[in-house]
Formats: sequence, C-alpha cells, structure tokens
Amino acid sequence: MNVPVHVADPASPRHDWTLEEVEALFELPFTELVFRAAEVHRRWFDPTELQLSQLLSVKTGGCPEDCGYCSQSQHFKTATRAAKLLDAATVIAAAQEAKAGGAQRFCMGAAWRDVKDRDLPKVAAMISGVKALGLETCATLGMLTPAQAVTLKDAGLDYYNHNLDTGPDYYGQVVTTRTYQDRLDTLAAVRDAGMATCCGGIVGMGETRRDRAGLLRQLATLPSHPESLPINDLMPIDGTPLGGSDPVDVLEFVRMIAVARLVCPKSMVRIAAGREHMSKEMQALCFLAGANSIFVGARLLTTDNPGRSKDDELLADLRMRPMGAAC
Ligand code: SAM
Ligand code: DTB
Ligand code: SF4
Repeated sequence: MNVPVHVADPASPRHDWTLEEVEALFELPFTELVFRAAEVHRRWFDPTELQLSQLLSVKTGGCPEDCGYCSQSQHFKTATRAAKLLDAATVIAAAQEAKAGGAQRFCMGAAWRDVKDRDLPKVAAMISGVKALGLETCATLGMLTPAQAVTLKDAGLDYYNHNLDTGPDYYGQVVTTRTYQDRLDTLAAVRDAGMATCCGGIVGMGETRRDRAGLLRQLATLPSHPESLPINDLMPIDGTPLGGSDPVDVLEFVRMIAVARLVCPKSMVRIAAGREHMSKEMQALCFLAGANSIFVGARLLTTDNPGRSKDDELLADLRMRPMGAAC
C-alpha cells in the first residue's frame, strides 16, 4: 500500500506535522493504522509494559473556570462538593498507599485556575514528601508563572499536567475563561523550568475528527513532544454543558490513540479518563495501537476508575506488566 505521509524517522521524531498529514493518518484503513502504530510503539518501548499513575484531588471543586466538561467548575450545578486544600500529611499517606498498590507516579490535582503564591509552600511540601517515597511526582494545578514552575521543580516535581483539551478551532466551544495561548504559555514555563510535560486532551465533546487531528498536530509541533500524552474519553457529568454528550465510537477512540503514537512516537500515551466504561477488548486494542500508560486506583479526581482488582485481572489476561517490573 502507498504510504501517504512520512510517519516517523526512528532517529528523530518530527515536529513539522501539517493538519492534512495528521488527518490522513486518521483516514487510513483501521488495520493499517493500528499496524503502523504498533510498529512505531515497539521501536521505542517494550509493548508488554504499562506505566501506572495514580491521581488524588488535593483541592476539590469551586473552580472559577468554565470548562464545559468539568464537575468542579463553580459555573455548573453538579454533585461535586467543594473542599479545602488537603494537608501535606494526608496527601503523603495517600501516595504511600498508591505506591503499595503498584503506582509508579503520583499526580496531585487541584481545581484552580492558577496557583496562588500563598498556597505554594503547602504544595511544595506535598511534592517533596511524595518524592521522598520514591515515586515520580506529577501535579496539575492550573496556570503557572515561570517563577512558580521553578519553585515546583525545586520541590521535586518531575511532571506537570496541563492539557490543551481539544484542537484550537473547537477550544472556544468548550472553555471561555482561559485561552489556548494561556495553556501554551504554561507549558512553556514548565519546559523552561526543566520539568517534563504531561499534555493531551479529551475526545467525546462533540468535536469533529478534524478537531481531534488539530489537537494531535498541536502536540506534535510543540518545541518538545509531551513526555506523557493523556487521551481522556469524556466522563459525562450531570449538570455540565457536556453532560449529555454521545459516547465516541470505540474504533474512533482507538484511532486517536494510534495517531497519537505515530505523531509523538516517544511519548507515554495514556488511556486517561473513561476506562471505567471501556471493555477489556477496547483497552487491549488501545494497547495494540500504542497506548502504554493508565491511571490506576478506584478514583480519578471526582469520578470512578476501574480499581486494583479489575486492573490486576486486565494485566494478567493480557500478560502485560507494570513498566520496569521483573518479567
Ligand atoms: N484545574 C487544572 C486544569 O484544568 O489544568 C487541573 C485539573 S483538570 C480536572 C485536568 C484535566 O482533566 C482537564 O484539562 C481535562 O482534560 C481532564 N478532565 C476534567 N474533567 C474531565 C471529564 N469529565 N472527562 C474527561 N476528562 C476530564
Ligand atoms: C488527565 O489528562 N486526566 C486526569 C489528569 N490528567 C489530571 C483527570 C481526569 C479527570 C476525570 C474527571 C474527574 O475525575 O473529575
Ligand atoms: Fe477548573 Fe481544571 Fe475543572 Fe477547568 S478543568 S473547571 S480549570 S478544575
């Protein structure tokens, strides 16, 4: 079969993707797309290994932003109750449990538009405490200034999660209180401080395939590809503008994973939110298409996740193992 686009030079992943090229990948016959993604996957990774992260909401609800998918926005009437920033000791105890459950990375999430300097010492104490347990650290706290990014890095933060959420043309339909450029600026601050970026988006918000391609093109043309690339399947939340969204077709979700793998070959591509609704077979297809990371634990931030026994069973059935674990 003709190769319509130049996919990946193993020596140097591309940063010059056009939207048309990314769209052409989505249009490939499914079997061809998944085969190519699987090939690229095993060039960079052991395809039997999965990176395991665990989330904790360290500050829940009451967020001033209007992200149309989110249970924590104060613009919408949802079942999520606002709570104060947790103590460092509580967070560190949760991280210890996550580690005992097999997590390799612990991600602390806050329902903030941006970080207030007054909260930084408490957040820095959480990060250094989690790091001291021997876990990789990740935080997702909203927008950061360059100086705040340096403070978090100095506290021991390895990764900062800040998603672009969707393609630039659809973004304004989902969020109005923060611009796409604001998000790109925070990602630049994170990179400049020397931290790894975790950046991806959501499918199932009513966007078109072109918007999905637009998101992946944006990620693949960043100065450096995100080290972690989460693809969230929308968890529809009652009370939010997107609460009644139709689920995305399974094969379209798998295509999203495969194209992410092709355009960002060295990134950890994560099936992030939405596994609670995914069959074992759907997840297996995603792993075949190049996904190599998941969130473990029974909760994400405010919604459910499969939990340990189901995931132990999934890994056992697929004969897959946590990244770095002995064979
Ligand atoms: N407030 C911070 C921010 O927005 O950057 C951090 C937390 S926020 C919940 C992190 C990301 O989770 C969002 O950017 C979005 O991509 C994802 N997310 C939030 N709610 C979701 C939902 N209902 N379904 C799928 N993904 C969701
Ligand atoms: C990401 O891309 N997804 C995670 C994490 N990064 C912060 C959050 C998913 C949240 C799902 C909805 C909830 O639990 O509130
Ligand atoms: Fe706030 Fe983050 Fe939710 Fe947006 S996604 S409303 S910024 S918690």
